[in-house]
Amino acid sequence: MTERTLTIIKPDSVENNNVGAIIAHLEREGFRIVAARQMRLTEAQARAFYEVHRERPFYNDLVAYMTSGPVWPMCLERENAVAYLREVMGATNPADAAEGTIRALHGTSIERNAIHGSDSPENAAKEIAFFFPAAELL
Ligand code: FUP
Repeated sequence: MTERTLTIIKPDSVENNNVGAIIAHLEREGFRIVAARQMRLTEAQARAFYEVHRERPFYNDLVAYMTSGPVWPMCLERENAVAYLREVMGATNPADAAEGTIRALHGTSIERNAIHGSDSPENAAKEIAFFFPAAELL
């Protein structure tokens, strides 16, 4: 089934000039870009986006990191997009990520792990709406 998911190219990827390589990787894997933009998250936006993690010890650092530089949220479309992006992205910690995955190729730590990917279709729908009005999903 054709499905949509949300990725965020994180500040480490922008800083290391890996945006183009990551977009090329995603396109090569069959994802179509439905919406994309470069932006800087406000602290309030980062706190809201990662609300599910608010009780976790890494929450404040994660918010500080995600607001430290520009990011690229993108809505992607593909057959089985949510699960397939998780595969292409690799494990949270780049040290544990399978060879050839985006996090193995471009991530440098569990925090600076190159990209975000929605973890379920329900969260994908919420996260897409968080960043993009319907009129920008093309
Ligand atoms: P993932 O779905 O793979 O992005 O992982 P999680 O939803 O568990 O975590 C979200 C983000 O929190 C990660 F991308 C990076 C950050 N994180 C840490 O900084 N430290 C941790 O121990 C776990 C996650």
